[in-house]
Amino acid sequence: MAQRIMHIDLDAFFVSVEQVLNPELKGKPVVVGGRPDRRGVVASASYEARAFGLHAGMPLTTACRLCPHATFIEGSFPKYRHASQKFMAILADFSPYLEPVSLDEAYMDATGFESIHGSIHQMAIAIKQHITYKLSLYASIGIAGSKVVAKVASELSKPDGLLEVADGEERPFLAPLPIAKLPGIGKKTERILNGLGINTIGELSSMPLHALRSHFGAAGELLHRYANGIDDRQVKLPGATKSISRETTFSKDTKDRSLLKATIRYLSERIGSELRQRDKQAKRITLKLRYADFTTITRHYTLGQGSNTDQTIFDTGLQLLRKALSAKKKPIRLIGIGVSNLIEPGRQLDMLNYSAKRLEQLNKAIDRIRKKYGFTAIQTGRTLLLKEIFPETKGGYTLQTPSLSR
Ligand code: DCP
Ligand code: CA
Repeated sequence: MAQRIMHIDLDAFFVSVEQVLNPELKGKPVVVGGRPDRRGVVASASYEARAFGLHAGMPLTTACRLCPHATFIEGSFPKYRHASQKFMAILADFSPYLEPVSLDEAYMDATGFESIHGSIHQMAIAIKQHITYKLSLYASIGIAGSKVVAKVASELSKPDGLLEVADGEERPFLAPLPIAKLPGIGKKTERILNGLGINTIGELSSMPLHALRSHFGAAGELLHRYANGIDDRQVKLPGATKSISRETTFSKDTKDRSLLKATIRYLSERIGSELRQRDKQAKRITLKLRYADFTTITRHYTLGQGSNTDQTIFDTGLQLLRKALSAKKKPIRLIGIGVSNLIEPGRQLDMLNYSAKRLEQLNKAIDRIRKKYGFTAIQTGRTLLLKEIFPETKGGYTLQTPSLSR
């Protein structure tokens, strides 16, 4: 089956996020980058501002001269990061074969997904609709047999576009386009090629390889391949997680067993939920304790089989705690639970075991409710104790130290 790659890119990303947060800016020339009287360049310009010739990288003073009535916004990164996370989460709902490239851009390997959506084209329409419905943002999508062609296609379709290049049509699609549209060709390369009389990607594609090599070295080969629509780069998933851990420091050093147990329960539930979200099981559970005098110990236990249930993580953590407490009686300052030796939840013998299956189903049901109503919407008897200790937010308890994940 021919490979089908999607390149998904949000339109005028920084500006669009600002427009969602302040709808008065919609349909107007808007620039994110800073105040027009300051030094600096345009980071993102609305399509209304682009009509005046504004573009990313242009000095703000020039932008202001060309379009004095534009709204200039300094911008704030956390807002964009937040929007980006939601964008990637929507994409991940469609396919796990996802490679985020920047905040607003990702490749997706959609090979074989036509059976679910009717066609890859239909799948792209559904992705665009979800993004607009859930985030009020617009995405442009290119679909092709390789990354490079998919990227050119999404760029060409902007704004709010969708362009599919049929299998085998890559070369004729690229041929008439100016060379600047090809990823990897910057201003300098463009100038050199123009100087050689090469203006379109088609002309570039028929340039002899040795000539390209002599001008651009190893990069010349890449240009040759890209210009011919050849790109064997696969969609690369971000680095696999090796371990997950959660820890917290108590506001007052403690020896209170119920508090320690309740905290382990909470940390175990957070880890279990993340494991299930990542579709992983853990074989090793680690307990970390830091005593009032700052000495720190870790104790681990290796399970016979992988697990991702809260109960298993908790039970194991608790056993490790009991052992540690019987050896040392000092008050505890910090407690943490970690899991490692992560494995894919293959078909296991244990799944034939009725109670293990029930437990896993229960955990999944809890995850669904928590996703909808927040982590503290469901409490096990033990973690209720934490209600009196930690402030609650929609995301869960606010622990004294952030729950770090590695
Ligand atoms: N960005 C930046 N500086 C640059 C280029 C981009 O800060 N030199 C930021 C602002 C953009 C975001 O990254 O909003 C995404 O970059 P894009 O190149 O995808 O540009 P836009 O999303 O703004 O516009 P387009 O609709 O062309 O994708
Ligand atoms: Ca973009």
